[in-house]
Amino acid sequence: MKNYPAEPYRIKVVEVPNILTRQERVEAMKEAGYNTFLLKSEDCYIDFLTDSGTNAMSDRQWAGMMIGDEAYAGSRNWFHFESVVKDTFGFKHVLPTHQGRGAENILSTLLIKPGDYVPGNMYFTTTRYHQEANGATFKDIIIDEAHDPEIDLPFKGNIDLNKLQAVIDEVGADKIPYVCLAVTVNLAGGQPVSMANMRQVRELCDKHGIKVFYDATRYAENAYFIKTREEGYADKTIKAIIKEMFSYADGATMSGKKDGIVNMGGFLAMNDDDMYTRSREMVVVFEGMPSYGGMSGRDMEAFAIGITESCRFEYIQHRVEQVAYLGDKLIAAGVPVVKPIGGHGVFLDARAFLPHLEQEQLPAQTLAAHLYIESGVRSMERGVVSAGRDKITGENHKPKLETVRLTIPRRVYTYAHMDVCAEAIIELYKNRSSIRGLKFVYEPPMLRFFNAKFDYCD
Ligand code: PLI
Repeated sequence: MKNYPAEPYRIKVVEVPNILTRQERVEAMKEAGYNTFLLKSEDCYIDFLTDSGTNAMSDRQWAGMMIGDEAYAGSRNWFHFESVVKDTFGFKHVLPTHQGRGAENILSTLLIKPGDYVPGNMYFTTTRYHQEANGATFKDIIIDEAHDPEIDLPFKGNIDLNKLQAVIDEVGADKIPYVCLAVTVNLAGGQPVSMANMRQVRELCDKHGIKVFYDATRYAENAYFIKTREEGYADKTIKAIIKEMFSYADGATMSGKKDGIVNMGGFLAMNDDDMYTRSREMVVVFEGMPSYGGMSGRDMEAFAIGITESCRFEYIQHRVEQVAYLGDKLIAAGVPVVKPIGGHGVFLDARAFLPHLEQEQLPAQTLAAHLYIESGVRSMERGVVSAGRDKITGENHKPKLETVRLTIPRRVYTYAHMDVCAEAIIELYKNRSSIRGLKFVYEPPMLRFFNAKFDYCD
């Protein structure tokens, strides 16, 4: 059997959740409109809704919180944070934002004109929202294999260069304000992008004068995959790999709530001086002074320390392998999951899990609701509900990947929790044929998955 590294930390504070009975969970799920976003956190014994902002901070990060300098301008924590971001990612300019979508808002507003196109390696909900809100059309240029849960490739998040070239030929480079390259690709299952692919994307974009902005959100997980899977990187440090990855970008948006190992925060980074000046102007309007941008001084201190900790090999090795442990157990039991197992979570293939449901009967939403009822494990739908509707036709986007995401918070759970979760899913899989599909009873117009309510189909 494969060796999984033991937890490289000692636990000195614990949080005690409620452990509800099955009947109490049936009632809680009904009250939440069969939407796991609307459950109370304390009613979730194991909360795998997201890895976003759910991280456990280290003693050093908590100590850093105590030296928060909450000045309105020029906080010393800002200077620490700025220097760590520049040192780690290599960009010339950094601006703080309250979280990732704050950075996405500024980037999209500044660079996109109505009628533009933004190619990217699969969409992410908030990222595409900001692109579309500014008048752009998103073009998916991830390799085809990323849409097939069964295909096992080391770098399933890669951009298909032929698809990128085809978009350039079709719409013209002047209609492409930037290419958005995400490391790793969340909705593909946390799949990484290879260094070779990043280099090639840079070269192709340089030929056409197109900028490349990364979604840096899960940079450390991507770097770990490069170190362990790509030839020539086994002996490089995680930090050196991160530096090289971002050397092929013009800038990046970042949600600190993931690989920054904090509960809140983000940044926008770039090399261009003029763009920096204009971004600073927008930060003041939407986020706060350019020396805090929606974060408190203590948040920035914890974030700076979190970035440093994220580059330690023992940390990132355990983080990624703990996720793999859960996935490997499910694969061994024949449960359909997206392969290979990605960096931040295990994605159940809901269509293969519930083959008797049509996509319109919301298989992933249904499976997430039932997993909670049977086990108290909270997960998230990442399928037709998350994909939303086409802004022109009003039809549901029907993504090929209809998944339930079990997203593992960093440094929060142990291998025993993974066992509990795996056993519950294996049991549910045995009884899958009795599960009925869901339909919308309330559908919000934007980012509907957060607040929608559902009930069983007739
Ligand atoms: O939640 P924010 O605003 O800090 O970050 C938005 C965001 C941007 N890019 C990517 C790849 C994300 O995964 C992301 C947020 N993800 C969430 C909330 C998640 O549950 O995956």
